[in-house]
Amino acid sequence: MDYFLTEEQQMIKDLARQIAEEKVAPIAAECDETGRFPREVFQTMGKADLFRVFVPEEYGGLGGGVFELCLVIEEISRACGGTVLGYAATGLGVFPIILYGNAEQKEKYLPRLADGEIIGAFALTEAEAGSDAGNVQAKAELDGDEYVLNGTKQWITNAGEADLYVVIATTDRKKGVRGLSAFIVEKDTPGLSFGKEEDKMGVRASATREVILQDCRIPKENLLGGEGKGFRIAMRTLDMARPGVGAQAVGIAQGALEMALQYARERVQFGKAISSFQGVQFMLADMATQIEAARALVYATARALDSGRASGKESAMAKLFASDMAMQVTSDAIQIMGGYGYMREYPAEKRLRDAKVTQIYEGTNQIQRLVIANHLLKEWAAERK
Ligand code: COS
Repeated sequence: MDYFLTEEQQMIKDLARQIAEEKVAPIAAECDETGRFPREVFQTMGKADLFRVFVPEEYGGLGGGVFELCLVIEEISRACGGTVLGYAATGLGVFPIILYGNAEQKEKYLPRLADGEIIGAFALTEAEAGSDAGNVQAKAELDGDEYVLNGTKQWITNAGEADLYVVIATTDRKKGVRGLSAFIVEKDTPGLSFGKEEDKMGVRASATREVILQDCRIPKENLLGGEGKGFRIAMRTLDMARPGVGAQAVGIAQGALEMALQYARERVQFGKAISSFQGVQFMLADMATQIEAARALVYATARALDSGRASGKESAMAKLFASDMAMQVTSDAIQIMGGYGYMREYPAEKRLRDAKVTQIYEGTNQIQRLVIANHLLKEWAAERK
């Protein structure tokens, strides 16, 4: 399918593919096995200007947006659905600054993020604030010129590895979600520490730990967008980032399809390559069709977001459709590969394990359905006013 990429977008995609094939694919199994965070990949991506693609030009970026971010995420995920998270979660940590940072905050952080010199993270989730993101208990109290942060964030991607954390905490518990605020916390701040490395089913090349805040003092200038804006900042950030989860799912599924195609061409049963059997051909055809449909939705959503013509509805749809698709396609790839697909020796089962989390994080797919339904009902009512 021709998605009419500009010359620059095609270059970004080609460069990401090259890094995926040369640097990511060869270490994917090792990082999956050991849980190692492949920092060297992000240094390579930084040198190749891939962290610049979604940062505005005035802050050292290339001036692209969600679409360019998705192109890179898809290509890296095709090689490893775990490694990509060091990059994708940086996007999640950077969007609040791009969207809500003031000039000083942007000037201070965005050029370094664009250079790939530092990586970011987004700390919203807590033990009692998962789907119910408004139920954040971490608190921030103003004390003179500083905010003092206390609380524990759970399952934070890039925790311990990132240099910069956007943390959501309450500044006024009585106000509920309207009392939440967003803060930039730098890694070396006293009072900031990290929990143990989580042992995950998939995306094992990514770092997932608690972010622990104990009397963590940050300058009051690190408040993003004003007190009480935290929930809105978190929701808008997720609107921008969810197509990236869709792109990750598309990349993982594409990698699985390519494995299944190769296997089907090479595997001989009943005296013929199994690719000559219609039962296998139909599965391959459905897999390819589903991937293309998801890619088209992810790309269209990303482009619409970049031009300010999409709401959270489309982002939720892209994430929902692509992640459900990836679970089906990775499962079908294993089915085509039979016993070989099921064995840990081959990277087919890793893709299914990596795909599973795309249905869970940045809002479960049940939450995406709620978001979509809320938009539908509001649009219906607005049209009839
Ligand atoms: N953009 C801007 N504002 C938004 C918004 C969005 N996408 N979504 C909600 N808001 C605003 C609402 O307009 C409302 O504002 P007012 O108080 O001024 O009316 C406020 O935020 C509260 O919205 P709502 O009542 O819909 O909040 P709920 O507590 O019911 O939560 C869901 C809504 C479930 C959608 C939200 O909690 C959610 O997305 N949960 C999943 C979180 C998630 O993805 N977690 C994964 C971890 S992050 S990696």
